[in-house]
Amino acid sequence: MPCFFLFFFFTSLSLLTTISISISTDTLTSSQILRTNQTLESTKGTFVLGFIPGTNSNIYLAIWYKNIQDRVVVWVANRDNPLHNSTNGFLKIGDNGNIVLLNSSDSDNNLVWSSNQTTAKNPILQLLENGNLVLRETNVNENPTNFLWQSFDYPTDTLLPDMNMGWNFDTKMEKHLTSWKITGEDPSTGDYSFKIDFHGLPEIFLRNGENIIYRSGPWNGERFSGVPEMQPDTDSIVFNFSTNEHGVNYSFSIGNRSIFSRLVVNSIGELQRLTWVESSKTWTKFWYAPKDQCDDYKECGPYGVCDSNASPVCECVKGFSPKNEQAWKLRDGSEGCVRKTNLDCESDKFFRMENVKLPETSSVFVNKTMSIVECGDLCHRNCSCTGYANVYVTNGGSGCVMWIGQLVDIRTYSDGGQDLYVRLAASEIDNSGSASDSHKTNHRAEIVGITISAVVIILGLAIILCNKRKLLSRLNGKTDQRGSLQRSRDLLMNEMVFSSNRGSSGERDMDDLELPMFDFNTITIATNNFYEANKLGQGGFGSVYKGRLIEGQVIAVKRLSQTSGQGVEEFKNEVKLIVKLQHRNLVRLLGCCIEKDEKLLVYEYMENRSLDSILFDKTRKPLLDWTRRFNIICGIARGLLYLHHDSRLRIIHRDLKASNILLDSEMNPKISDFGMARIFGKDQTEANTLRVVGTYGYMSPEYAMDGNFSVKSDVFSFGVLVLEIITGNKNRGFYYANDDMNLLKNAWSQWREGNALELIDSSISDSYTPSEVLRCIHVGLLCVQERAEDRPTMPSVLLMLSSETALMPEPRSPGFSLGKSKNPQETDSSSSKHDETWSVNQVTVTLLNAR
Ligand SMILES: *[C@@H]1O[C@H](CO)[C@@H](O)[C@H](O)[C@H]1NC(C)=O
Ligand SMILES: *[C@@H]1O[C@H](CO)[C@@H](O)[C@H](O)[C@H]1NC(C)=O
Ligand SMILES: *[C@@H]1O[C@H](CO)[C@@H](O)[C@H](O)[C@H]1NC(C)=O
Ligand SMILES: *[C@@H]1O[C@H](CO)[C@@H](O)[C@H](O)[C@H]1NC(C)=O
Ligand SMILES: *[C@@H]1O[C@H](CO)[C@@H](O)[C@H](O)[C@H]1NC(C)=O
Ligand SMILES: *[C@@H]1O[C@H](CO)[C@@H](O)[C@H](O)[C@H]1NC(C)=O
Ligand SMILES: *[C@@H]1O[C@H](CO)[C@@H](O)[C@H](O)[C@H]1NC(C)=O
Ligand SMILES: *[C@@H]1O[C@H](CO)[C@@H](O)[C@H](O)[C@H]1NC(C)=O
Ligand SMILES: *[C@@H]1O[C@H](CO)[C@@H](O)[C@H](O)[C@H]1NC(C)=O
Ligand SMILES: *[C@@H]1O[C@H](CO)[C@@H](O)[C@H](O)[C@H]1NC(C)=O
Ligand SMILES: CC(=O)N[C@H]1CO[C@H](CO)[C@@H](O)[C@@H]1O
Repeated sequence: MPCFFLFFFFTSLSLLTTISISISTDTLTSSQILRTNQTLESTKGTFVLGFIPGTNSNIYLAIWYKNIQDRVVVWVANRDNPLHNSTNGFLKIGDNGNIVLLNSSDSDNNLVWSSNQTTAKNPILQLLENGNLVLRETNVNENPTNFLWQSFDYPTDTLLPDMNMGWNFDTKMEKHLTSWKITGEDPSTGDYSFKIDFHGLPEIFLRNGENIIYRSGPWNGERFSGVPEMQPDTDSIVFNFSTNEHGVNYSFSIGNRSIFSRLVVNSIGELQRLTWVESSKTWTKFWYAPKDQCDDYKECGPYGVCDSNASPVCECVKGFSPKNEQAWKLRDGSEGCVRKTNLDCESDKFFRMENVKLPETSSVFVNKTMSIVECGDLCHRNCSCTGYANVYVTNGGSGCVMWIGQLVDIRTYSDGGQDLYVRLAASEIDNSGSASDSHKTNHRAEIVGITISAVVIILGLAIILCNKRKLLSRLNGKTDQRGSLQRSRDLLMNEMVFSSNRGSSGERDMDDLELPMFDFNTITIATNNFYEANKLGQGGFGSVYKGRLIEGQVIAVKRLSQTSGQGVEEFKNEVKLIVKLQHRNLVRLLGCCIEKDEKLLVYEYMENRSLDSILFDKTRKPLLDWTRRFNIICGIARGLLYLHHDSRLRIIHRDLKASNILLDSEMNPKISDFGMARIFGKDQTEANTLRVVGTYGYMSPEYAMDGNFSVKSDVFSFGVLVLEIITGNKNRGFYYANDDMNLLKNAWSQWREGNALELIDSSISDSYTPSEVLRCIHVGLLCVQERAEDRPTMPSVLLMLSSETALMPEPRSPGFSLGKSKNPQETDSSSSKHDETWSVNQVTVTLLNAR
């Protein structure tokens, strides 16, 4: 991997040096060609068109900002058809007026990419100041807007000011953003897209492949219903979302041309609005999504309301109760809520919810001129109408949107959001004492609306007076406000790690230990000033960036969110403890950096990233043959054994999951992210917490329900992981009705029917040893048993994995599968049968434990 990296580095370097020759004009005529070592520049030098290197020595035709040192590419022409030979490729206007990119001599056989438009008489290619590459007739006079072709019609991952995305119903053209495969490295088409859906009341969806992961909410005249922090700004960013019979358009523009702002969907599925801050020479992230758990699509199911300030985040709409109590308690809200009282239609009333992100609007009834009162009447008369709201919030509200059927993906905001009226049986409203019939409510809404608009106008005036210089800081302030939620959560998490009980034995020799400290400048240089494209991921704790020390070592830097609420000394002490953990199956902490408000942890970089990025990726999972998977299982087991038993401290990881298993260049697994780990005193075996942190699908029942954790809760997570590695399927949650979705249930039933081998991932070819696979499944099932005391400890897990002759108890039913059993008899008989087995095998386990 380092070799590859160096290679990439040098190719970029060499290209950068040769590229210095520029045609030094913004246009290319039909008699000129643009070679790979040449560029076009827009007149005032804002953007450059030229060739960039990608991975595997691919070359792409691209547009980037000229004066921003770390090249930020905003458009790529041939993202899926790269040039391979840098020296011979060139761009020109072809004979029929198309723009053509050829990889060597001028011949149709060598066409790599071309534009796609009708013929032109005397075309000229021009790079405009706004980053738009256009093909137009030469003779068109000043300010031509009638382009034959323009790059703005073929967006890649970036939306620039003046660019628009959406649908044109007349031409049937559609424009959307699609992520790069690896932002900053590989521009080929990635997994994430950001695309407008024009059905019902249009919204924009962020998708991973076909799966929706986030939606913007409908446009309410000022902003998206799900982006309360988005504010119309008189002198800076103007957002424009227009819908009419000709199509749906989204764009933004910026009054001041010297402010660079862009909307990007990056390769890890984050939508970001970035703005260049000249004074600090950095891109500032003003806004991003998904931002919290509540931004995850359908987090709380139908009629569930997600409130990121609450714990658990899911609540039911008033008058509804959880469909699946048990799952709800386990913080899995995905099944949503059901009515407590059935509707009657005639006598039903409406309950007003405030500050919400409107439910999904793809199949709603819309009338943009109706008032809210008419809307309420119409909804009331139509028994299948479940709720209504204003389309627009401007001018006190107008327009009518009516939901027929379930309300899904609702969330609330402490501020922002809009009103939603939900149909309830009259008794549900009367009972509460806050009775209000729909019309009274409507009046109140109007009054509130008027008051709000007055406030908005006054605020607007104030804002205008406060002028543009404050724009950046104000926008920053907004992110801060929004970020405060996230931060308070981070705070909680940080407290968890850092308030751990220290083993007294560990404390004594701590001071002898050298704690490698990094200088903040070194880290800033190494990570290119925490450049967005170098971001490897983001967690509750902060963000992780890839970096490269001057000496060449590649590192991963975890930047803890700034208000960790923890003193420097405590932080150092914690780091000293973690630095001591050295094992080949744990990611190594190289050191840390404490400066000003910054707390950074520096880790070794893992070339092959995280296990989940390969294991759950259809195209990449075949890379994991059985030998590799078995090696990964054993490696994780060894790492966990070290944490639990062999290090001088007893450490419970608490958040073991596929995304926390990193893979080095040889695909050896390393456990990472001790962010939530608790360090136990020598004799302590179990603890309890009121704050359950962790990841659904990996949490043991006793931890999820009562907050009890011990080494056995890690063993449970390990078991889930083993079953995931074997099946290549993610454990989605506990209570999916569909067996295929509930990995543990499915594994358990296949095991009991003697079909355990059917579980194996179909992308593992036949080259596996059935007995080895069965042993792993067996171990996995033992680890996920419902009762913590039944689960093996890590020493016995390792023994069972490594020895073909180890005696293994018959597993009992896994945690969470019993509750769903439809047939109690079946459960009874099976458990008594297993009791028998158990009494025999108890001895085995005890022996194994004795090591
Ligand atoms: C790339 O171009 C060079 C110089 O013309 C040529 O010698 C070489 O064969 C080309 N490589 C490929 C793979 O086409
Ligand atoms: C640019 O590339 C062309 C074709 O390979 C070559 O003839 C020319 O010398 C190069 N110019 C520079 C400055 O490298
Ligand atoms: C140029 O590209 C075409 C189309 O992709 C391909 O068939 C041809 O082999 C390439 N030629 C060279 C010299 O790379
Ligand atoms: C050109 O148009 C054809 C048909 O409309 C389409 O299939 C093709 O993808 C287009 N190519 C480009 C580069 O846009
Ligand atoms: C928004 O876009 C539409 C269509 O492009 C245009 O007619 C309208 O004037 C724009 N509104 C603003 C405020 O820019
Ligand atoms: C979308 O916006 C573009 C540019 O402002 C405009 O040319 C186009 O007509 C608009 N389309 C619709 C359907 O409003
Ligand atoms: C535009 O922004 C730049 C940089 O923020 C600033 O220096 C300049 O004065 C602004 N121009 C106008 C017209 O507001
Ligand atoms: C919308 O509502 C108004 C007022 O009730 C009505 O006049 C108009 O016909 C409705 N439009 C549509 C398209 O239903
Ligand atoms: C209720 O409204 C929906 C959507 O407009 C319509 O399809 C349905 O026919 C209406 N039902 C009644 C009973 O009016
Ligand atoms: C959690 O621990 C408490 C006290 O140790 C115990 O009473 C309770 O039964 C435990 N819960 C589970 C699910 O094991
Ligand atoms: C599956 C995968 O991506 N494997 C890569 C792991 O890292 C090494 C070294 O960088 C690569 O050669 C493998 O292709």
